[in-house]
Amino acid sequence: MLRHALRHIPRLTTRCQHTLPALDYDYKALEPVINGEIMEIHHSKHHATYVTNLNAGAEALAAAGDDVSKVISLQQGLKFNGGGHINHSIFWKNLSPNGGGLPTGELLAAIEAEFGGFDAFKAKMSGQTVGIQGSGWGWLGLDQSKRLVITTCANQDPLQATTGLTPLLGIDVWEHAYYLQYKNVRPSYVGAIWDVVNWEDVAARYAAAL
Ligand code: MN3
Repeated sequence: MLRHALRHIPRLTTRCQHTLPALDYDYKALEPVINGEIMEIHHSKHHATYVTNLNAGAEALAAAGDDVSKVISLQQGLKFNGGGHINHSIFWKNLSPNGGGLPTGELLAAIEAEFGGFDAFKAKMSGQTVGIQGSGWGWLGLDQSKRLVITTCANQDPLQATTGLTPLLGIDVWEHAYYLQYKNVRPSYVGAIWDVVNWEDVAARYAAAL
């Protein structure tokens, strides 16, 4: 009897419920650095699509069971859409209408020690980020020995999963992040974005990763 009943309990599957996080500010709040139209499309269309496709991919993975070929076929999509979700969830928090200026405290001290000054850090990260071939992200991350590292990732490759670095500050240089406003002039977008960097958020990520 018991065995019969158990057979009719639906198999528990992992319900994947990744959701689009709300922004802490209005779409127009980062103007004039990033205009409201870009922010609205970037968040409500691009990021939302990564979330939708991540959920579909994760459900397909849960359903794939021991079909290794199927599992493997899902990996690229999971990396891309999962990476897009992870990266943008960090990016929105990394920005603030009250951002800009300089970090303070331990983070500023670490930046100065590692890069020889805040301006030198900014120039180095801007340069590497502007220089990304095609679509990708510039990152300030923390390595295993707790040193700050500037690097870049292609496409939506998520920093932690693909490099082991803990992400602190990311700059999205996909054309969808700036083209409506800055057209082809990526250096102007990267140069301007420092005025809305939320150093409190970056410092909190740094403190949590130490
Ligand atoms: Mn983007």
